[in-house]
Amino acid sequence: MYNFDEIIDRRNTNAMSTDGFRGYIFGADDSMAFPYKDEEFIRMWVADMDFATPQVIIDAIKERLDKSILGYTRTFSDSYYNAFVKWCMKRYGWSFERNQLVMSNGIIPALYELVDYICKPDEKVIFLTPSYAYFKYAADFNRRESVCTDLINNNGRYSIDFDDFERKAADEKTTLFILCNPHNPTGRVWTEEELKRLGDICVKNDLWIISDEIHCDLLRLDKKHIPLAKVFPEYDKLVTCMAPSKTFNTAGLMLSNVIIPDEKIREIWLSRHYNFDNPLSVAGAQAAYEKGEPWLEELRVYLDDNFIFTRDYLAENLPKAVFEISEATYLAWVNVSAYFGKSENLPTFFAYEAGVLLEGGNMFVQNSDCYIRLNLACPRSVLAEGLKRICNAINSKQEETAKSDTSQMVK
Ligand code: LCS
Repeated sequence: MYNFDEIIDRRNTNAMSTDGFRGYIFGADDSMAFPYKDEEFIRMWVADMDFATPQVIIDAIKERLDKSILGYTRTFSDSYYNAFVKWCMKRYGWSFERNQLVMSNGIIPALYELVDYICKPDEKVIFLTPSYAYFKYAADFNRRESVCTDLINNNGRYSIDFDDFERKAADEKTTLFILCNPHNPTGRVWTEEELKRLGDICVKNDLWIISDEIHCDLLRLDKKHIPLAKVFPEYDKLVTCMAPSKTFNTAGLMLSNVIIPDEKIREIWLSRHYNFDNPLSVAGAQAAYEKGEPWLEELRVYLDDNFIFTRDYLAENLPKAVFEISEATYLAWVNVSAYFGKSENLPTFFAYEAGVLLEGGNMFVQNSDCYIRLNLACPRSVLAEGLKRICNAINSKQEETAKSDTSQMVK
């Protein structure tokens, strides 16, 4: 039994969650002031968890520390690969050869590099919107044009507009598709049929694909992850990104897996990359894949319950919000368009009026107006307080609007 109800003080650890929100959410510096002290905020924004990293990982790092020397390190032995590939085989029935695995100190840096390696300067990158904004930033940074294809939203249930995707993929200048599988922020777990249709369009149009599968272990209990590379085992223009970081709350260890079947791109990666690994991160990641499964399975139960709690709380207290439990991730994607106009800056509203830090609206590129994204990977008591504050702030705003409407009518 793990204690996911424990409240852990993250202050004074240089955590993005506690100390980085002014810059990340508001593009502001330390002078930005709120009616709340920093420690009074309920933090439901950046995608890491307020749960303790599993003890098996901490212990493995301590063991590595006890070996006294932290010199230049590379994953020479097979043990890390063996642990990770066993994890993939057991959980997704998928494996890959050892030489295809390269390490990156994050999937974001991998995206930034791969866009440069794959796309010529006049070529374009396509992705599904709403989107994790770094897909666009990776294109922007490399001065490649982004092409967005909006997901279809049917009362909170998202699906792919295959006609639009196919039309845009057919542009010969569009050469790379970045897929988020499963999808941040909508939480969709793409079905085999959807993956097949997407992949077929890419193969037909000779597109490269980066399948970002960083959220693939964080599925609701009744869902199963399908790596795109499992559906297209022969297609070499397909790079898969996975990581222990979201799964086990180790984002600060900066270790991600990038599986590159294509020899040429892999060679560019290896020749341009500073190819050393952090010994503590490798020890932690290996332990995660070897010994972290019982923790993950309990975490999933707790997260499922947090989603149910959220659904029930919103239904009761914010009946016009549209919300479907995400199939994957610990992120809830909530439509609050019944309460806000498109021009409302939602993160600002909730920071000032509710004391809740969250992401929303145009932070997800496009097709995301009037949505808020709530990180539910926190103790239930924190979640309850966050939801209460969110609902109270909206309901007070509604009352104010109703009052001013009535006074207008009286005049
Ligand atoms: N890819 C996706 C789809 C993500 O959601 C994230 C983190 C990353 C990559 C970052 O990978 P890293 O570089 O850490 O390996 N998502 C976050 C989010 O939505 N808010 O904060 C982080």
